[in-house]
Amino acid sequence: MLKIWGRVNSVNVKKALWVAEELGLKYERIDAGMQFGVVNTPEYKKMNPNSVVPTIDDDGFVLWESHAIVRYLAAKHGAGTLWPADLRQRADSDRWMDWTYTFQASLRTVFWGLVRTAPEKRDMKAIDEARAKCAELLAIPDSYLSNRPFFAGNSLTIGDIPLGCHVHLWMRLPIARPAHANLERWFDRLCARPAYKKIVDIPLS
Ligand SMILES: N[C@@H](CCC(=O)N[C@@H](CS)C(=O)NCC(=O)O)C(=O)O
Repeated sequence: MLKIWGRVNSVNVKKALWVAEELGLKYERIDAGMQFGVVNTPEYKKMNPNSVVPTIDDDGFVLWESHAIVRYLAAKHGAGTLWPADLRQRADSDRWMDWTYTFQASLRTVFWGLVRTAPEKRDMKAIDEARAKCAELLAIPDSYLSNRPFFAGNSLTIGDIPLGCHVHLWMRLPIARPAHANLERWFDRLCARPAYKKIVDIPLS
C-alpha cells in the first residue's frame, strides 16, 4: 500500500495527501517532522536525505519533493482528470505548480511569523512587508482566474493543488487581505470539495 510520511499540518505534506484523497487512493500516513522527529533517523534519511516531509513509498518506489509526488500520483491514477491529457493544458498546470514557489517565498515569512513564532519574538515589520508582497503577487492568479474556474480550465488539475494549499494559509491567517474576487471564488470552490475540507482546511498550527 502507498505510504506517506509527514505531519498533517505541513503545507507540503497536504499536497501529497490531498492528491491521494482526490484520487481515492488507499494509503497509510506515518507522522514525521517537527515534534514527531523521524526525519533525522538513518532509516528515513536513507529514503530522503533532505530530512524533510513528505516522502512516499509506492510499493518500493520511494519519492520525495511534494510537487514530484503530486505529478507522479496524478499521472499514475488521474490521467485525463487531475493529470490533463492535453499537453498545453498540462503545461498550464505545471506553470501554476511552479509559480507557487514565487508566492511561497513571501508567504512563509507571514505564516511562520504569525503562527509559529511567539508574539514577543515577531518581526512585525518583516511580516507586514511580506504580507504586502503576497497581496501584490496574488493579483496575478486572480486575474488569470477571471475566465476559468480552475487554473487549467473547467476542472481541478494538478495545477490547483500546490497553490490551493498555500492560498489556504493566506485565507485563514488573521491578516488584512485586499479583495481578489476571482481567487476567492476559486478558494470557495476548493473548500466545497470533501478532500480539501478533510486534508487542507484544518486549523493553522
Ligand atoms: N521542496 C520540498 C520541501 C519540503 C519541506 O520543506 N518540508 C517541511 C515541512 S512543510 C519540513 O519537512 N520541515 C521540517 C520538519 O517538518 O521537521 C517539498 O516540496 O517536498
